[in-house]
Amino acid sequence: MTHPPRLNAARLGGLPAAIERPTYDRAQVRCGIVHLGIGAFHRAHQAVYTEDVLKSGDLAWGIVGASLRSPDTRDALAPQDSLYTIAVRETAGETLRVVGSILEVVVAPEDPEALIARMSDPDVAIISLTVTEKGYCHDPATGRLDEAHPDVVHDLANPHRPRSALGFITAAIARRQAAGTRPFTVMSCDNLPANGQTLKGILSRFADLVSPGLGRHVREAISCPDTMIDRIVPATTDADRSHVAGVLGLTDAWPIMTEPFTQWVIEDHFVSGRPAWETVGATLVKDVAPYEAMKLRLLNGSHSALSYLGYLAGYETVAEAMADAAIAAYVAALMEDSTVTLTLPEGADVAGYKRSLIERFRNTALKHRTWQIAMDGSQKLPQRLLGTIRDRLARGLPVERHALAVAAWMRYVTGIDEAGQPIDVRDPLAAEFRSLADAAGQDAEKLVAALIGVRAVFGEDLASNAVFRTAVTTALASLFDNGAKATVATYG
Ligand code: CS2
Repeated sequence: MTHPPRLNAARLGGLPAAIERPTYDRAQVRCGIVHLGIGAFHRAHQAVYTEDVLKSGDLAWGIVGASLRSPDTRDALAPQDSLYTIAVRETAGETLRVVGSILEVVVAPEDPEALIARMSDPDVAIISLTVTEKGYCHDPATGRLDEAHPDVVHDLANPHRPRSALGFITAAIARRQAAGTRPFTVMSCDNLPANGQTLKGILSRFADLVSPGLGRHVREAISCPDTMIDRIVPATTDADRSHVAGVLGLTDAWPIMTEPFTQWVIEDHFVSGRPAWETVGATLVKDVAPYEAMKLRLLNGSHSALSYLGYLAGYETVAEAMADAAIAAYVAALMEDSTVTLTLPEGADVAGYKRSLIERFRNTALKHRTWQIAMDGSQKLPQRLLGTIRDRLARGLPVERHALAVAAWMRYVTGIDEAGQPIDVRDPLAAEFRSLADAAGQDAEKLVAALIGVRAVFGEDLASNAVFRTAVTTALASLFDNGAKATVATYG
């Protein structure tokens, strides 16, 4: 098969007329943001808002992206002048757009010093992050720095050759402080509860361990705004690549697939300025917490439930799982159960929000794999499901539906599916879960007792809560005996 020529700056003019593209002079754009964790999610979300700011004429906010591990994104984007396509897909059709806000991608492990130098540039006012939950080197149950984390230990011993986001940020803060450069804002765009505050706590503690003076400087000079970010971004497949090449007439080695919906709520606390994201659709507020809880508990809570139950029931994508009437009824009921625990944002139409979520999950044009969402459950469960369970328990409300989602996760991390086939469980604690599961066999009571004892996930309180334990055990026994499809039908 012959591929069309590569997408690049010189070829932008030859794109089909309908395809939106950068209209500003990219050579004039300065780097105001260094983004750590330059994956698909950033490219479908923050980079697009920032692209719109550049289009409006403020050229101070180009992005330099950094990969903390693999060179894949840099290798894909470098030959195409860091341009890439987003394909916005809905059941009714698709819109393509070429984005230019990313100026360059650097690969941190190849040259850690080069990244620290970039982050220390006086033009840089914001360090943003999408490093996924596990990238914070924290204890998900408490939100505190995990001081025994191998990356933390490594970075404290090698401050000039860090591996983790925390290590890079701290090195750049120290260097800027020493040089008298203005401080920057560190903006988490990950799905953590109170992501900014949590990051600030983790970062200050990390800096304390470098030196008490640096810890104080982080507390006093660095701002870490909370953000709520929302856009569904399934992993790109080779079929997506071929399709996009067909429409563009050019090869894009890494186009991004996403949905029409996008939302960004940001706490307006930036110590050295920010792009006018509010002029391009973002909402700047004082308090992100109500938005974030609504999104994490309704969208992500349902997503995790759908991923484990859907995978076990044999569904490859979220849309396929949602086409199963019993699963759809269960998800709707689960959302109702979560809603009572929320303090809603002022003026929020929560019923409309839930309807839109159901519609988004049903988007058949997005092939969002249940397996993809199932990843890293140990890092996701606390803020997506367990907080809701705690709140319902505190109010004396039943927790069966949420317990079923937790039980489905337990069934999933055994690593063997309902047909006896292996499951490729991706989780930093996968090996620990697997050995606990092997020891418990298909004994629901034993498996619940073992997994609930993992404090980093369940904390002390849930481990010793009899109501919770019974609800999870009942659900897990049914998953073992009757399978996911039959079980979920009794929880709707
Ligand atoms: C998903 C999220 O993979 C996952 O865990 O639940 O990435 C989800 O698609 C986004 O948070 C939507 O904004």
